[in-house]
Amino acid sequence: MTKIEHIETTIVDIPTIRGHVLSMTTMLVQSIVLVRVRFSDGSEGLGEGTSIGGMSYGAESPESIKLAIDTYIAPTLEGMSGDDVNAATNLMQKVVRGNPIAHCAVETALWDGLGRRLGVSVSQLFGGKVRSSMPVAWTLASGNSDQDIAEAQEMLAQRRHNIFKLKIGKRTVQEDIAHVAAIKSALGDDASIRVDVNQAWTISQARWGLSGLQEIGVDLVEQPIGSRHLKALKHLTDAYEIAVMADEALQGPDDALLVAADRAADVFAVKIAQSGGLKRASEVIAIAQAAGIGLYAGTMLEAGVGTAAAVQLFSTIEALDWGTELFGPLLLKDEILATPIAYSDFSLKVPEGPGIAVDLDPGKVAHYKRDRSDSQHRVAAIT
Ligand code: MUC
Ligand code: MG
Repeated sequence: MTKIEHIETTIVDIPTIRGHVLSMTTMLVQSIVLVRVRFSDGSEGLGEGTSIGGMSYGAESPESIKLAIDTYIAPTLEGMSGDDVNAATNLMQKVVRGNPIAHCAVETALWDGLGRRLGVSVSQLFGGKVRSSMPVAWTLASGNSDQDIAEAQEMLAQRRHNIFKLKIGKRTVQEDIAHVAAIKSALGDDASIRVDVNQAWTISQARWGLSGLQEIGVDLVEQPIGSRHLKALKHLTDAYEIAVMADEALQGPDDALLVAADRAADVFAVKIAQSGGLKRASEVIAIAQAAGIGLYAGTMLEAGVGTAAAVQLFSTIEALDWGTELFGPLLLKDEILATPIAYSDFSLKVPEGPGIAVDLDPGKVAHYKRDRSDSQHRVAAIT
């Protein structure tokens, strides 16, 4: 039996290429938790647990992800079979409730290790890929309309992205609509424009917001109101033609079932981290498909390892109607993969190879690793 011998976590802080302005925070750095699982036969598996803006996006932070793994998950799983991923993840659910990002990071490393040992990709472990590339959106979130337009035009010229997600919800609804309208009219029909409000609007603001966005010709609005307000989300989905996408409302299959049963959204942003791992994400996808809800591969702005893991899963999904936003590595000033994921022709190429099919650059990881003596690491919130 190949045993799980050791689970190690490392926090890595990588600056972003520009301030990423969201309704709840401005990101200047992305902090990721890398997981390396060592198995008794000498093989290894990689995983990543990443959230956004410390604790401002959700309940987990890099520090809490590391703590959940180091203190509770690692001691429980070490000594178990590395080949029985389901047994390990079921036990993980029992010893650590919630904390889906920590679960995802460890589960990814187990799938990666299993794939590497068997000489097959994680997509093969999930039944095999049906695509070798997928469309990839870019998020415009500089906080300035002119800069966003210049950025989008550059991306179009490079043929890197033609789907743009605008982060709104920080300013007034009227200011946001004017900002979106300026970008939409500058880009015309060359691009799909979508917005993400990250829960910032009240239901009455959302009514004004959705009617304004619809008039401009925006294709989709993501999580306009609080994640728990499913009745109100359903009202918005039913009342407007613009597609409504659930994101923060989906913390795994149980939530997916609630949203789907009421058809409270038109589209699911499926995130492996928020779902609690690749297996749970595949269950969220199955629920969406059974309910006739559209699919979009979401991101927690993971770096290369987390992005590669999501790419493996989504490469197995036929009906990816709304594409993906698996661009996380491109938002970072530096690449920590030995061979970066390739982006061209408005899409990303699915890396080929065993496991998640990517490897880390150890020098880069050492460079960005959070200093152990810096236990007072503080994240200044810019709101
Ligand atoms: C989110 O809420 O979807 C995804 C892209 C991006 O820029 O932020 C994330 C989070
Ligand atoms: Mg979102």
